[in-house]
Amino acid sequence: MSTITADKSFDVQAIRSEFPILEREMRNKPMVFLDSAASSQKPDAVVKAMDYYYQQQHANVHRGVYQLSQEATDAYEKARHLVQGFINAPSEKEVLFVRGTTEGINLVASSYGRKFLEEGDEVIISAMEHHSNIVPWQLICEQTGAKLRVIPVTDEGELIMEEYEQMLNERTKIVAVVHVSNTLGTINPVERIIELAHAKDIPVLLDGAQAIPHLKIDVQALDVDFYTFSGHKMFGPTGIGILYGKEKWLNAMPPYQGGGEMIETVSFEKTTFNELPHKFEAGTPDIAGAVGLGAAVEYMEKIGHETIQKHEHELLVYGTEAMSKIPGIRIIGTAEEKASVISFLLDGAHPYDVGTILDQMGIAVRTGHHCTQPLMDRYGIPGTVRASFAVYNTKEDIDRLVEGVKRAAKMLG
Ligand code: 7TS
Repeated sequence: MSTITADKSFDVQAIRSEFPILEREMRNKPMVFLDSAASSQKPDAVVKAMDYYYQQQHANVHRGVYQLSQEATDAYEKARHLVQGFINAPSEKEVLFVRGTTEGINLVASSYGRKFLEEGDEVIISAMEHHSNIVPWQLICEQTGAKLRVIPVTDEGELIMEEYEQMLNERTKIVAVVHVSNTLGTINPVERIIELAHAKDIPVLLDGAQAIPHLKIDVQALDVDFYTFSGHKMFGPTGIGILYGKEKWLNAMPPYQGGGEMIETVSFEKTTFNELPHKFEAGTPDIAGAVGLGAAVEYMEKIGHETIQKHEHELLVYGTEAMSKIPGIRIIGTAEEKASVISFLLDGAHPYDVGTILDQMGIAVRTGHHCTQPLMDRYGIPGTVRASFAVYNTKEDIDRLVEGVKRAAKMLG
């Protein structure tokens, strides 16, 4: 079912009709889903693509000589091709299927780290990282004797670039930062971050988990060394994601996991490894997940990035203005460049209690530290209430949120 006309005129109700879950009621009220930063909902097209794969095309990939296995392999590799185009990667060899952002970062930290990190080396991250871009680096630093350095953030939620610039030195072996913050919504100046690192021949990994559903990503224009994201935050299924890596790095790095698929020859004396991308895809992959991710890519391309960004920006501006007027509210994350996330606190109220009251009104938001505990410590707060928007959200959703927050303020204030 096509809802987007050729001239790309935008009809949010038509978009919503492709997500049956959005018609559900919660607590006997029409659901308002404002937690897409945790995981987006799935359009019909994605679910149907996965259904079709399982009902008509399933066999294991890359091994059967028979037709069905070749069809499954074609479906899996077609998804890789779609992702390559989506992020403008130079080659399919550089597009690895992983479980998600978390695995993408663990792969680089472990594999790049074992090869390139030594005692006294430094890894730069930032104060606004998700735990999945902190802990893998801590683990490899412990093993290698390297040290973590952390770019601080301002009260508004922007990286302090002067401090970053001063941190870069001959001991820095990699920079790993988030493209868009899941807690603050900040869009970081990644072009500048990469430019400064490359001036000292230091590679950069970007955590694209929150950027991929909103921004057009072009890995060649960015000249980024590693870029990773999850399918489930961009209308695709859970359990699948992408690690893009420049061929020169992926070739230089040892395999992450051993097993089938990733080898060329195996003997008890010596094993040689398969070429890219298979060297990093040990075992039977999530074939249906890849197919679903491919369908999600086609879905986003059908709507178009410009349309998505325009609509979400409208929601962000509308929501920020309305929320700012609520007495006792404090918005956490007021960077100039922001994606569609509003994190906030109500005076004297615990975020959890606000979330519970909103839930009673059928409104789904996330509360807590959002897997960014060091950032919460930086602001001296226990957590936030976070509303995050996707292309299927409406101004009515935001009106309901504002009404709910006002009610919570009355009840708790
Ligand atoms: N990096 C960022 C910036 C994220 O927002 C998340 C998930 C991850 C990494 C991890 O992604 P995963 O798909 O591997 O789990 N963020 C959130 C969130 O904000 N609420 O729930 C999950």
